[in-house]
Amino acid sequence: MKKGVLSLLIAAMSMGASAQDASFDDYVVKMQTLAREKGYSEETIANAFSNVELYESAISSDRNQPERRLTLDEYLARALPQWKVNQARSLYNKYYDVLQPISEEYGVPGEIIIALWGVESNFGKFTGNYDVISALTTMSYEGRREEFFQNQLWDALTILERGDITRGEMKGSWAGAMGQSQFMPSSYLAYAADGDGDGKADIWNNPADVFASAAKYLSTVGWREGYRWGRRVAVSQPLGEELIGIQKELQQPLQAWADLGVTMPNGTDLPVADIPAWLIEPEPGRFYLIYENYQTLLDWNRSHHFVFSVVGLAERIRR
Ligand SMILES: [Ca+2]
Repeated sequence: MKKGVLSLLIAAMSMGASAQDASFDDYVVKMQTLAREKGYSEETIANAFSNVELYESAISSDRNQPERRLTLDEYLARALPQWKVNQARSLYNKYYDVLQPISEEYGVPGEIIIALWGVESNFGKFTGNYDVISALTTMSYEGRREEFFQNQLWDALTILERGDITRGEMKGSWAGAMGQSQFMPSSYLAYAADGDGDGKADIWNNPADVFASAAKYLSTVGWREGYRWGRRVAVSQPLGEELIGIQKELQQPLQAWADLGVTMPNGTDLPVADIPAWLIEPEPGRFYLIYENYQTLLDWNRSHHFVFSVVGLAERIRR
């Protein structure tokens, strides 16, 4: 009896899977038609859409992103173990001569570049082994952010059509983030840069290109040379919730925050500086004043946990 129920269940499950596969196959055909309408060459379309796989694991990863369930301290303890800090310091020294000219050209500190590299791909070791076309087609088919992922798919086709990398080498994360800087295809097209002067921007294999691409991204979206990212602060009197957040209109000069009772964590006065800042409260009762550079990192990845990992690692390289 039990066995009968089980085999019925298995039959039902496999029917479900094949029905889904059939609908995915239809979706791939639809993408090919759209790609043709967008003017991609038949060669690119045939190359891109042969053997496209549905990645069930990508869909479940997307629905179970762990960040929401961890406090900031728990997250940072996991994201920045001591071995990673040690490695960041040692790689910063190893690549110092490569980093220096890139850092000067773009006005972004080498520590931030190395920290991004460490957080994004564990210094180039975990870049993802998914076929990017399959990953993007899967995420687009899944449907919650279809427009976003479909646009990334077209950008991926553009990269293939330009011949920057082959389909077989175009590997990335389950969400389609590529190479050691984990650039989505749109970021690759906008910011990939040649760091070693060989004429190619190889974010998959070449650390100098990874560094230059990361630096170009930050400098383009507004990194301000010579400024901090922000600082932890204390709030000495209750502040309205409407003052807290990262929206443009909530930016105020440091002095205005001081006048509202925002202090250093130990209660002393904020430094006197002519710098606009936002107040954020990533966890109840935990406040930070953040500057433009924090916003550029948030542009890279819209997660406060991500930004705190990057600046936390960068600060520990410097020490
Ligand atoms: Ca290069």
